[in-house]
Amino acid sequence: MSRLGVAVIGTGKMGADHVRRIDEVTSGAGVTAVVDVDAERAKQIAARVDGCTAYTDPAAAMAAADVDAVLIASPGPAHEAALLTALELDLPVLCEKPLTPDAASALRVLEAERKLGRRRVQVGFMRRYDAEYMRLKSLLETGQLGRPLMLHNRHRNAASPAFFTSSMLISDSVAHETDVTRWLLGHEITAVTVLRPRPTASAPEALQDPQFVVFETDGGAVVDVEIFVNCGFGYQVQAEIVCERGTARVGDGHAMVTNMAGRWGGTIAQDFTDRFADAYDREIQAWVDATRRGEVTGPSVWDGYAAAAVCEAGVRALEEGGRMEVQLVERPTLYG
Ligand code: NAD
Ligand code: ISE
Repeated sequence: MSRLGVAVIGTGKMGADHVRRIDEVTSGAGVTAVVDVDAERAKQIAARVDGCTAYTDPAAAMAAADVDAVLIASPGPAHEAALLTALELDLPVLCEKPLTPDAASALRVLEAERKLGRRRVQVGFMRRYDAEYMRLKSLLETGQLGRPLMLHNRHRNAASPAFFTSSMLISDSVAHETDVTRWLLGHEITAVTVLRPRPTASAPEALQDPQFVVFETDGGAVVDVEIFVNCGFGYQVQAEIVCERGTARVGDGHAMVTNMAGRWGGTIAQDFTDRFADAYDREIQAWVDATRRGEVTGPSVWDGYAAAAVCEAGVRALEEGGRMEVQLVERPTLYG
């Protein structure tokens, strides 16, 4: 395939950033269509790119002759419909996380891809493309540190959007740590417990922020996640793995340290588009390259389903208290 014509569905914060990325950074692809239920927004974004048509209906864009592949960046509840249409048309897809908001809808997508008989969908768990996380994964694979025993994660956002609910701290934010845990350790998560520290006064009323989430895995590891989405000072994502013969840690953000006027320090990213800019660039380029070779290489629908099932158990643990077990269906052979 010469140049991949991509339809970007949803042109909000992530979608608009991906349109710019594909137009200016990615090689081998161009944005030929953008879709948004907000027609004005779609028109504005389309006007920034030569040869790009604005749509309000995802199915109409996906049926267009100049569309070879789809990038879904609409809100999670809209993903299932777009994914099922793309699979019906046998189009390659990169779907922003979460694959879908719950396990039942993720299973419907999995079933549609299984029926098609080949993998077509990559899920946007972009931390797998972050240089520091990639280095951590490579180190673990050498076996030098021995078996992983514990993983500590810190996930902090400066402020949460107005629509954020307590369950979204799990389903929208901790979704990333479910994938990081499964990918780094190669284990499935079997149980989730959520502890509720006293909420920060900076959070909107009734928002349970922060939360302290504990995963148990089928490899016997214990994993904790501090999720704090109104920390005020910036965007921080850190991980420390504790193994039998040592530990390794990423995300300290010490790329540059300054010394001035009797103080030392650096800067903290303010949001994900800054902290993970390189990871998104690498993720989209890898997706385009694999798609042009007729392959799917990134996180799969199985990974998206497993994350949805863990998050669902996590939301139950938050709402009902106690330890919730994660139930997964048998892994289809399509997913190795
Ligand atoms: P956003 O609210 O800024 O944008 C969503 C856009 O989709 C809006 O313009 C809205 O009008 C449009 N939309 C709504 N329903 C639609 C539909 N059915 N069809 C087409 N367009 C529709 O949201 P966002 O922050 O850009 O998030 C979008 C997706 O990206 C979500 O799945 C979110 O979880 C994910 N996300 C991922 C990361 C990451 O780090 N990988 C970061 C932020 C958001
Ligand atoms: C957002 O949707 C993301 O995916 C970000 O990476 C995460 O840090 C944030 O908490 C989510 O809301």
